[in-house]
Amino acid sequence: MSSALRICPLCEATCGLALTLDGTRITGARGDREDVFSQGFICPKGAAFPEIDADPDRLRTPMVRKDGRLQEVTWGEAFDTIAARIRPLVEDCGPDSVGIVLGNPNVHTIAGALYPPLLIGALGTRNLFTASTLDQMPKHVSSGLLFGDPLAVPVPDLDRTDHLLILGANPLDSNGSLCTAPDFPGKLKALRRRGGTLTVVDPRRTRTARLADRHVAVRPGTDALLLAALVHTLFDEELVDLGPLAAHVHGVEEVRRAVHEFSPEAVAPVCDLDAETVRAIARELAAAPTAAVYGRMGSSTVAYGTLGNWLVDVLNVLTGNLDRPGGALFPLSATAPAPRPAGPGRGFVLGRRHSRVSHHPEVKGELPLVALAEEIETPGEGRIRALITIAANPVLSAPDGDRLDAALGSLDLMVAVDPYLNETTRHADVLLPPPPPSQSAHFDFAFNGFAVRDQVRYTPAVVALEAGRMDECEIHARLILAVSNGDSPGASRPGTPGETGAPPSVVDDLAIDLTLAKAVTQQHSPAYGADPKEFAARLTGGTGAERRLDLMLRLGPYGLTLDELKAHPHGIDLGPLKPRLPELLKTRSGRIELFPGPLAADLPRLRAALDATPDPGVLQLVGRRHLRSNNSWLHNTPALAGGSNRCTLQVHPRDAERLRLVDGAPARVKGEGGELEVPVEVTDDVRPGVVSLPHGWGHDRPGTRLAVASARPGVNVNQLLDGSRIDPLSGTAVLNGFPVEVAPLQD
Ligand SMILES: Nc1nc2c(c(=O)[nH]1)N[C@H]1C(S)=C(S)[C@@H](COP(=O)(O)OP(=O)(O)OC[C@H]3O[C@@H](n4cnc5c(=O)[nH]c(N)nc54)[C@H](O)[C@@H]3O)O[C@H]1N2
Ligand SMILES: Nc1nc2c(c(=O)[nH]1)N[C@H]1C(S)=C(S)[C@@H](COP(=O)(O)OP(=O)(O)OC[C@H]3O[C@@H](n4cnc5c(=O)[nH]c(N)nc54)[C@H](O)[C@@H]3O)O[C@H]1N2
Ligand code: SF4
Ligand SMILES: [Mo]
Repeated sequence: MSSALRICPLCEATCGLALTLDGTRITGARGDREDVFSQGFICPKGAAFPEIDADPDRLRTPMVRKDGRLQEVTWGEAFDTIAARIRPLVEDCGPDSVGIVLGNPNVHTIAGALYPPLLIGALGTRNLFTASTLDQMPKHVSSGLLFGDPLAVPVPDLDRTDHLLILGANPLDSNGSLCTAPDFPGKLKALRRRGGTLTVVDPRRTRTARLADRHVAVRPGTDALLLAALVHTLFDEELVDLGPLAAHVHGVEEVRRAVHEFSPEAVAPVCDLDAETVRAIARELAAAPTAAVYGRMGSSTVAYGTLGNWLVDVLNVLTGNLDRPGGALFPLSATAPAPRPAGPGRGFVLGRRHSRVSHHPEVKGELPLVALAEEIETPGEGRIRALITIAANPVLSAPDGDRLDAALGSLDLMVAVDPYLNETTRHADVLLPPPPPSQSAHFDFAFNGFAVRDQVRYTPAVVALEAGRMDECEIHARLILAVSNGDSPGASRPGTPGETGAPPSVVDDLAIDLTLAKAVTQQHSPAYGADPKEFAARLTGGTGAERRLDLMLRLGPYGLTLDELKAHPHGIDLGPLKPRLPELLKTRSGRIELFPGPLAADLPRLRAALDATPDPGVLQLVGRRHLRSNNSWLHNTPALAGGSNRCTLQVHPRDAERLRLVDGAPARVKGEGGELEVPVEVTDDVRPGVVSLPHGWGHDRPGTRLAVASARPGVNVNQLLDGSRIDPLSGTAVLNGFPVEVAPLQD
């Protein structure tokens, strides 16, 4: 028996796990008590790490479709196949004929952080789609416009705040998102213990809502109205107080005028709240010594997602809570570029181009995932003929999976980097499976930038790569070489990993050269004026990815090195979040633009919603997450399946009675994109007029290899959507708060 440390990749909390091993087999996982950040916290998913890691359905060998059937091949043959089929396509039909889909686990792997930008660059395609447009893109747009940097996301200072207002997030089950905090539940309890207050806005009485001082069961999809009314009230009752922030903010008066019509009395009937509650929330927010407003999925994947995300930070600004301890602060990660001096930046621009078929504006170089199917189906120049999916299962996670499923089947070529043969990857012509997490190193490039405390940790692979396996970083690097117009990486030599064609390290060397070439010219960079070759020669690390990590650490704000991280296996604490204004701002004015043009232009849509009180007879569907689930890919783990982790339609008793729905009996749910049959669960955890169905289910398509999941398939909630409902500014799908009809199945 031995032991090893491994950061958990299963959610954004990034807990440190202490694993026990018997040879190369992981036999147990508990929380690492010495971890500088998570201090021993673990949840049931982390505890199931050994089983998740050893899932017998994980693919071990690359596969290529031959004679219509996926067959096991060597790595060399897999990459050769890609090279042989993608390059002629790009030559004939142009780079946009290859689409790329990046799914959620890319933010949980080193490979997903380091290589996709290079792949996109190598292909030159503009057809990029990611899970962000099913998730947090409204936040990026709002942050881009407010602060000039789409990745500058203010994070609630959970450990120090006196008052927390949460909208549309359920961290007791999700463990938090865009707010990386191991033991989020413990932090909320500690907030209450130190006399702080918690308000939760959610149409469901979630486990988080149960912990709150005040639970506000808002009507789905109306948070932006509620938030506008909170802003209105701050002005109306003269509660606005920016404090020292005032020097850095443009547009306060414009915001005052813009929210004039959104009085609590005007929004109350639409949000289905009383006006006094709205005023009380605003007063509490203003009166708290420090406070933070935090919104997630339920205020993001909705019709007014970007407006809502903007108003969250407008509240943080107007109460003087942005960028101050106890409020909402900007983390400073160890791999972020060293901050530049304050001053005007380049700003953030949306819609530099538009999608081919429906003319959706580009955001952050991406197109909405809801547009993927039509971009494959619709003939003409720029049509997607080949698709590369990396850690993505859009057939289940995006609206109208049936349509996308058919579209994927019509591609000339599909390549998937994925450990499972699932609803999406079953269409792959080449399937490249990464090793299980125990055989991969881990570093949180993304989540350290959203963490409630600055800290940095690195865990090398726990066990050596199994024979025949390829590290995911090498898979990505070889994929880049395969699609590039250089030497074929497979070079027709039958492959042993690491021995075929051009070495994957050329990809990392190129990335290092490009980064250093820029850094040595930037006065604020630690590499300023250095000789790039000498600087590169100093980098340590056994792999290209490690050397790139070392480079980023050295160019980062703390001047750390990979060796230092390795010498601190439980991590290095970098302290509580600190104010970062004005250096952080990259707007053209160098200030916070509180009333940016694109948001002003979207506001009439919200104004129109004031006059359209929803019909209370129409049921609205919202999602839910279960603590022992993770999007679409953890239903294959027996330890996490069963119990309350079920795919049921939650219905309020009043609606159940009205519609003659019986607990446990099947119902037919009908939406704009299709219909489903699903068991009813009668519970007053949902408010009247609202039904809830979790996502990531529907494991009943043929040709998958998910023994456990397909035995309890559930239904795909996203089949109820046709993809036409989006937040127009961000292109994000409306996944919460859409109309459905529900009837007992017998009818
Ligand atoms: N109705 C509804 N739909 C939703 C949501 C919702 O709340 N409601 N949530 C949305 C959100 S927030 C998100 S982020 C998306 C997620 O959407 P996706 O990213 O498409 O879905 P995931 O289920 O996370 O699937 C990820 C894929 O990654 C693979 N994978 C797992 N580990 C690894 C790895 O280490 N390497 C590689 N290469 N692949 C790996 C899995 O096998 C799976 O195929 O779903 C969205 N869809
Ligand atoms: N256990 C588990 N953990 C996860 C995941 C998982 O699938 N399972 N997925 C991970 C991912 S990819 C993400 S992005 C995060 C998401 O993390 P969260 O955003 O915390 O998770 P959700 O459960 O989607 O929470 C959204 C809440 O919004 C509520 N809601 C729905 N509509 C509305 C509305 O109109 N207004 C308001 N105010 N509330 C509304 C829902 O009832 C739900 O409680 O979780 C991550 N962690
Ligand atoms: S909370 Fe998230 S990171 Fe922590 S053990 Fe659970 S799944 Fe892993
Ligand atoms: Mo997500």
